[in-house]
Amino acid sequence: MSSIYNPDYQHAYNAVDNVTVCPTGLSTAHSRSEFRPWIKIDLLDIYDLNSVVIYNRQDNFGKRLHDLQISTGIDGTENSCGFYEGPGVTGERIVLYCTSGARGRYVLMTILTPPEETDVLTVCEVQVFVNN
Ligand SMILES: [Ca+2]
Repeated sequence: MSSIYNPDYQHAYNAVDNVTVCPTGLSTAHSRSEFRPWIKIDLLDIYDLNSVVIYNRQDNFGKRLHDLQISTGIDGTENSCGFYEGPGVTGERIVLYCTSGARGRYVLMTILTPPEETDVLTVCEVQVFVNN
């Protein structure tokens, strides 16, 4: 993850701890406000991605999730999965089906912040589904 807003709680692993309920922002993976914040998930092997499911935070600020580029590959950037324009809704479960050719080990999710602006990347949980 590009940064952690509250290092006591909001680590990237909150996005992959199998807990899809986040009563407060403390149980989310939560970046600081920055240019193009990102989170990268290691699948530990190479897969053909079918879809990515994102659990947005459930207390507030769901709209912060927007213009999310999802890519994959050996380093996470070679192949596109898709794009979530948003803006997200608090409590939303977002399902993104990947375009074909989304093959890789790492799944990189980046908010494409416009120049001279900043964004906060917060997710409660990210699930990656693969083919086969
Ligand atoms: Ca979680």
